[in-house]
Amino acid sequence: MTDNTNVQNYSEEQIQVLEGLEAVRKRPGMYIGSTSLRGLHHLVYEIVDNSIDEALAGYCDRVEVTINEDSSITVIDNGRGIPTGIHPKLNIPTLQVVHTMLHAGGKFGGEGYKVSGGLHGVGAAVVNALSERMEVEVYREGKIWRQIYEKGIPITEVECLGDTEKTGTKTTFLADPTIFDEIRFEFDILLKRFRELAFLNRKITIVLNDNRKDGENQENKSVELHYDGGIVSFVQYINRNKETIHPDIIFFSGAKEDAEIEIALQYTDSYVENVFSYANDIPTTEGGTHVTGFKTAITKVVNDYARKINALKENEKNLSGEDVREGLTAIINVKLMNPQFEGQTKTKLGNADIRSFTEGIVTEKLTYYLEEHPKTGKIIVDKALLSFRAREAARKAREMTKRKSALESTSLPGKLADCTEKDPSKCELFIVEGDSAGGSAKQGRDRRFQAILPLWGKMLNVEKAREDKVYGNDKLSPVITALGVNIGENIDLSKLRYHKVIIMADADVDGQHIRTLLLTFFFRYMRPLVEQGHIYIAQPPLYRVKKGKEEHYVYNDRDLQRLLSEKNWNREDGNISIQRFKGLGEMNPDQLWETTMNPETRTIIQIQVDDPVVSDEIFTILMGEKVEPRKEFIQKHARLVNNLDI
Ligand code: 28F
Repeated sequence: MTDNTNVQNYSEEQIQVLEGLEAVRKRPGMYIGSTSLRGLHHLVYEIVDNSIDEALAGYCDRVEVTINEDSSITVIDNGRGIPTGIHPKLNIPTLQVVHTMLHAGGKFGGEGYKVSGGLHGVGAAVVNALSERMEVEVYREGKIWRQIYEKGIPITEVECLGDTEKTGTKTTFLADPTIFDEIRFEFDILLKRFRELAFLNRKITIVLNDNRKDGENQENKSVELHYDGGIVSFVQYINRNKETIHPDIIFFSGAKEDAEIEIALQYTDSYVENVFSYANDIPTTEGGTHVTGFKTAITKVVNDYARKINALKENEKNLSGEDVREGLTAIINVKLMNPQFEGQTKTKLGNADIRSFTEGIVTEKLTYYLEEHPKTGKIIVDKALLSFRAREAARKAREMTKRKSALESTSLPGKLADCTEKDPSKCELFIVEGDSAGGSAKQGRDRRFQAILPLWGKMLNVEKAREDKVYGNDKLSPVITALGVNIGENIDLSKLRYHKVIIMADADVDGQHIRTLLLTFFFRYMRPLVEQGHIYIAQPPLYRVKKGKEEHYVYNDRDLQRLLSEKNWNREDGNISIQRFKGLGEMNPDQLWETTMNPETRTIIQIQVDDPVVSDEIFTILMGEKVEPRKEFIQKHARLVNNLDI
């Protein structure tokens, strides 16, 4: 080569490449969010995203993902294959450019692009930089090409390996164990995301294989995901364990120059609303302009229709948005150029034009749909009217409670044994079922910072009841007053009286039941409390094992077996005593303090709401009336249920 400028450019590029790689390896979190299990899985999504992009461009309809035996991942698509020729500006093969150049910045903060979706074409290079080894094969123009990298640095040229008739790209990478907390992928985490992608992109087939053989896994697993119905199938999937109130899933779509949208919806007999939204395949958990446009339109259209069919009289007030969305399951799927992601977790769509775009389409098409399907129209209006009346009743109940508490000298529930500390961040509230357990807890606690609220009366299944019933329920209303934050739309976290709210129930079936009911209540009516990590579950021991002076508390049967075999102790041995606690009330206050309440020695489980679709599913199944799915779920997810301890 005689061209000096080119030689010089090349070395400058080389330096930039190395600096880029170093930046990614130094601050992986900036690029993939974290180096935890979540970040690890993000690597797969980045590679699969490139295949999906190729599919959205119309050149690919199949993506196959395999978890290999060594925990590496292989992704294959049948697209055009990444171009392998020399890049005209950079003078190296485009394939190498794609896998080594980090021109754009990180996406999770820092400089550069602050967007949630897509790494602006540097996804493959970021994954490469964070991989011990990566191998990319391209099938294109009759040839097989390959390049291999280590920690992002090419260790081979782009080589031609022979001939082929197919086209596409195959990427295999082994995540760098010096960067990630662990490099073991979870089949179910990947499956969940790929199912979502398959629903959102109906033309694509995604296959997930697991070729690992270890532990519980002794056979290869393979799942093929393809949904001709797209988001209609998604709604059907979410509602599969719910009672729907009209047969057809309503679907509409629309497009303009730089955006397209599709919406699917169906009502169920439930009292909760499940509107899940996406922008460019990214879940917009904080909502945004597409969601606002949708909500405005559906509220207006249902009100207009209700008046038109005379279900709402002239002198009556409009149905509220909440009324119209009660029991609604909906998916909003928007694809647009230059998405702006805002909000605390960058999951709120900000593009202003999308609001009127969505509102216009929903207004036009839903109006038309209701005209064409008067039966369904009537069902939806009736459902909203029921909600409307219940909300009126709730408002009155709320006013009653306010008035009542204004009259009483103290508004705190009589059963509450409060703590002396007044700083909420230091305070804990134990919610305990029944009198005897409440008694032990009151005696065993550290009264300086631990408060006890024993629960009484009949519990309400909140999944099956509306807000007015919740206020009026003799079991839940003390919880509401003790916490001080109110519920539903009126929630105010700044009034929270205890930063740790710990549900303490027996380890038996009844305890499990009360735990599930309370969790459902928190999840549905005090969601921010769960989201902010204020809700915990206490773990009381199931057994006390004693031999001589040696004493152990054991929390489940598995650990009991373990302890006995570790110590070489025999159950039949009369020296040994195994006490099984049937309930919290059986423990004396000292035991309860030591095993379950003392912050130094106890284990408490923090409840998290990671994924709204999954959480909804868990609560629907666990609380719903359909028995079969509940059994199935518990069998399949025994571990998860254990972890959640519901
Ligand atoms: C297993 C992961 O990464 N698939 C991909 C393509 C196809 C093209 C492309 C990708 C060209 C200049 C960047 C082909 N032919 N699967 C994948 N398939 N990237 S990634 O182009 C990349 C751009 O800079 C492709 C014509 N145009 C594009």
